[in-house]
Amino acid sequence: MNKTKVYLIDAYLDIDNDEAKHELRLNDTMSLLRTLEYELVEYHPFRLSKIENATYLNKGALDIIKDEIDAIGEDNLKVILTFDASASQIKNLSNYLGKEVIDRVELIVSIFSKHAKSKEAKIQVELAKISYRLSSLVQSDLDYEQDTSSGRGYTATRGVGEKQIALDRRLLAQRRDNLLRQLKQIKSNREVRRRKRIDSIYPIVSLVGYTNAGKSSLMNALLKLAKKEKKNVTVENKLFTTLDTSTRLIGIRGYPSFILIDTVGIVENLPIELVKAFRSTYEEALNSHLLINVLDISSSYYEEQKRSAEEMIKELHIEHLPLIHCYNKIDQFYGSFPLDEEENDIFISSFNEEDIYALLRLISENITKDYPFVTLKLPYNIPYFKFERFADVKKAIMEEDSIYIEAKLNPALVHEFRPYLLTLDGHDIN
Ligand SMILES: Nc1nc2c(ncn2[C@@H]2O[C@H](COP(=O)(O)OP(=O)(O)OP(=O)(O)O)[C@@H](O)[C@H]2O)c(=O)[nH]1
Ligand SMILES: [Mg+2]
Repeated sequence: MNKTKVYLIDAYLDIDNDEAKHELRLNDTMSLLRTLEYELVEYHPFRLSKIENATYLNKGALDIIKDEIDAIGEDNLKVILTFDASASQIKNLSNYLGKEVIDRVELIVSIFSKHAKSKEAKIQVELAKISYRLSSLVQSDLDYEQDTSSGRGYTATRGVGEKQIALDRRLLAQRRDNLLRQLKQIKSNREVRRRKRIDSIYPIVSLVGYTNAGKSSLMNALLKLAKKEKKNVTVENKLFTTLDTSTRLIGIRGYPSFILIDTVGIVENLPIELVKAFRSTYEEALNSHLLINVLDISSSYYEEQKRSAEEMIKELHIEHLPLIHCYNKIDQFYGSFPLDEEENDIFISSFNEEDIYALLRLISENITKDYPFVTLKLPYNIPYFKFERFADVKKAIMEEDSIYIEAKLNPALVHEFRPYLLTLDGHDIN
């Protein structure tokens, strides 16, 4: 298969002075290209002192690029930008260089389109594209006005151009409203399912974080311990593999059961139109009792990635929820130990069963933190697993006619086990 060949322009502002962020973005763009299986032919970084209104880069830089592109001599070469340029800048760049120019947002949207499987994901991707096109139409409208008000572009075609933009905008807005209606329908169906789950009293735990950090791998590792491998989700070394949230009940002997949600990953500075389009995907996670921010510690940029994930958590207004920082891929970490470890930090490899048990322990402690502490004698005719599923058992001793248990118990179950309780939060019962 002939791979699409690309030329990469990496431009960054002198005054930005955030080297780590710039590198992360470059690294992300490279991963986006890999995910799309594009072949990088040449890469050129430019440090800019200012942004040119019309073309982002100045003429000197453009001429260098043009020469390099000519030297490559590839008809179907695409030019990729690591930075976010406006629609008119992209158009002008494309005209000047005589090549198709693609920015980061468009790369991300292409991957979304490729990976979207469910009806909901497909609608969300289309919505993202339309919202993005609409915002760039507004921009080109503004550019148009600027052009004409300066007296330059005032010709007989003005009316036609304006009409076309207005028509485009109306058609796009209609399509967007239609998609939003469809999404609402899907959402209300999901709401019914969600209600059922909430009524089912299991705590809800969500895996969030940077794309490719290993969220889906962790979900599969927990499913393996729960002996439910048939319910595995897709894992790939690509960006945005997961575009639909998956929800699974995780029940593992010796630990309280919980509902686990795998979510769509993020990248640094994901454009707001894309975040909004995928907002409903995160809605499930909004009702969580616990968040797990999965981080790829083998990446040189994990600190920036952590910050990006935290920004997203804030944007979704869920920063008040208990949070575990799960530093994954420790098997690929070559930095120095010991690492600074804070409460609720855990360093693991998804491939190591012992580590998954350690994570499971931390999850259990978090979800049962506010549960009442009980002691009880559970008769042998009451199945122990029924109790265990809703509790974090600290001690269990087999006695002649019952099991003596010390545990943290889901408050919703206290009533059911009341006949067997000895103490509840230190107070004698019966
Ligand atoms: N070395 C190593 N690789 C891992 C580990 N966990 C996951 N991976 C790899 O990381 C890649 C991404 O894993 P996924 O589970 O798909 O990541 P994700 O966070 O779900 O990614 P998206 O769905 O794209 O947001 C895969 O190639 C995994 O095999 C780990 O602990 N160590
Ligand atoms: Mg995934």
